Amino acid sequence: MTLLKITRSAIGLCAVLVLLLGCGKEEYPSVDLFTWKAKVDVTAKAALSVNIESSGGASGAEGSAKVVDNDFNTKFLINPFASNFYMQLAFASPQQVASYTLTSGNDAAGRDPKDWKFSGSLDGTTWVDLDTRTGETFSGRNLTKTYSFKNKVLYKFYRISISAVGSGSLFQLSEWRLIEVPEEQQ
Ligand SMILES: [Ca+2]
Repeated sequence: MTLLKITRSAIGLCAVLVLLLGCGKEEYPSVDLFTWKAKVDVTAKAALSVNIESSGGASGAEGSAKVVDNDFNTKFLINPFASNFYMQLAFASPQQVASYTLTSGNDAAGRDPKDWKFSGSLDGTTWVDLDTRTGETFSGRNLTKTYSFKNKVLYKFYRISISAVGSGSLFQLSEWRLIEVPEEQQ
């Protein structure tokens, strides 16, 4: 058999294989087998601001930075609390959020948030209320409670406006986290 015949045979064999096996044709599954969608804590992507700061400043021992440091053993405390108090998280790019968590402080249940609303904004000026709670209580110290709602909109700003605490004139909170939730899990 000459080299030419061998080459022709090889080409012919490959042509048959292409027809039989779809050799060289790329095919993709019709379902997203490799897509993994889950709830994600996006707090670290945002910048915190508050309208009432701890007496020691944002980076102080009980400053506002402690409410988003992902450490349940540190807390943000203000004295005195006022009913117009809010905490805000601003994202560099619009971000979907459909759940948030609040973790109570290590002591003094009276300082826990009781009444609040959670809002989103595209521009930091016009706000849309996404979740409202009244009469909430935390049955333990350093206890995390999760609050969820439906939201498909990507807002740039999220704000929690806390209008009442359990009792007394102080407010404290160990942690406030924002969670991105895939639509099918809302
Ligand atoms: Ca903390």
